[in-house]
Amino acid sequence: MLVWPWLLLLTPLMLVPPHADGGPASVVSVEMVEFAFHPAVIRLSAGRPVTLVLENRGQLSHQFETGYLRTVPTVVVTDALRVEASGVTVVRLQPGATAKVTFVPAIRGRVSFACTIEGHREAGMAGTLEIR
Ligand SMILES: [Cu+2]
Repeated sequence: MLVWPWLLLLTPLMLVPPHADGGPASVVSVEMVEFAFHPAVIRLSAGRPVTLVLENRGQLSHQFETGYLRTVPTVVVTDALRVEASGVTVVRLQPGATAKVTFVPAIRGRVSFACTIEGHREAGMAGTLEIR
């Protein structure tokens, strides 16, 4: 699958994985189709490690983008790659691909996420992270 070599260039590598602090990560499966995320509302607990398992079950490429991860150390694992970095805001998946995105939510609130491939958000492919 397509991975993002520029992630490696733009983001400093972190030596400590995010799950080192708070025990094993809880797992939330997120399905991507044309043109929606299921679930569209993802509820997370601040301070509790979480792994979002993103699966593209559609016929088109899709991506998960949120500014929430901009400052959060994040581990992204795909079939081809493992990246530990801060500043990962976009994970793009080819049809059939899966990626695991692990981080510790730090800031409470409601933050949007979306597939930012042209036209997809407008077609309804968006959702909300609720961090309590
Ligand atoms: Cu999409």
